[in-house]
Amino acid sequence: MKKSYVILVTFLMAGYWIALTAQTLPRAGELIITEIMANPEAVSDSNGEWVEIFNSSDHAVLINGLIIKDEGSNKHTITSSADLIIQPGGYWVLVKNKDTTANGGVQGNYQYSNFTLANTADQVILCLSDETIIDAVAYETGWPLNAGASMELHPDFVQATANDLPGNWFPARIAYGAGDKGSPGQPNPAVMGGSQVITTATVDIFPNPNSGHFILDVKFPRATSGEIRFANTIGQNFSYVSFKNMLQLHEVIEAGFISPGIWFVQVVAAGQILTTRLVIEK
Ligand SMILES: [Ca+2]
Ligand SMILES: [Ca+2]
Ligand SMILES: [Ca+2]
Repeated sequence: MKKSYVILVTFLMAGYWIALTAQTLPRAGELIITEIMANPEAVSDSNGEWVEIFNSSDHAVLINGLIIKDEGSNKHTITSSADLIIQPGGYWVLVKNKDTTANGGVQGNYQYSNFTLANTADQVILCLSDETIIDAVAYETGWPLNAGASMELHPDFVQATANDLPGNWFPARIAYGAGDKGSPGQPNPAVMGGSQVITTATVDIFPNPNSGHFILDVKFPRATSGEIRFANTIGQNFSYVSFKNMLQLHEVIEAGFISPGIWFVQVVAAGQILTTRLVIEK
């Protein structure tokens, strides 16, 4: 009798523990705002706006009671009779309208009300009922706000403070549903900022032509990861150096290892290649 009582209590406590751990509200920085569709074009704003959030923690979080609001009068408390749980590494799309035939084809996880996204400047604030901010993004002029394209946070910067910076966001380039661009509910593609990152990088080689001793300077508009490669017209190529989250590279190169001739210095980053011609004289 006593033994079965102990087993029963153990079962009850285990059930209570599981219920508790499954119903953990997010802490600051555990949910990250990763994508914002403020200005849909294929459908109206009142149907097609949405916000993507990501659970960056290693545990499931419960979002019932979480508030989505701006610094003005927009405010919505996430409410459901069911437990709304975002799994670790999971994305949720909070939508203005959950009807995929009206919202441009977005699979929304939750439909909010009393919250709109202005097309030029606004805030997305996720907080608990006690005002603890989980994550917030305030966008304005200078952010990549394009009609018909969401703003996607670069996957290298999925972090609650990194997403405060406009340089870490890019206009989406891949269409979904009715034709607007974005990746609702999916990881943001790493190549999305490629053309911006790479075409606005500057590459200087001096002197050029040279006799094998030269300086290579590369400046990126924002922290960039990638590699420097050398290639020539007869198909020889090799990786010279790889780099991570760099704004600037300054390489003093003694190119005794490169045969004289025409070479191409390739800056490979964000899925694209920026090529600069290099001439090594005999
Ligand atoms: Ca809007
Ligand atoms: Ca933030
Ligand atoms: Ca996405």
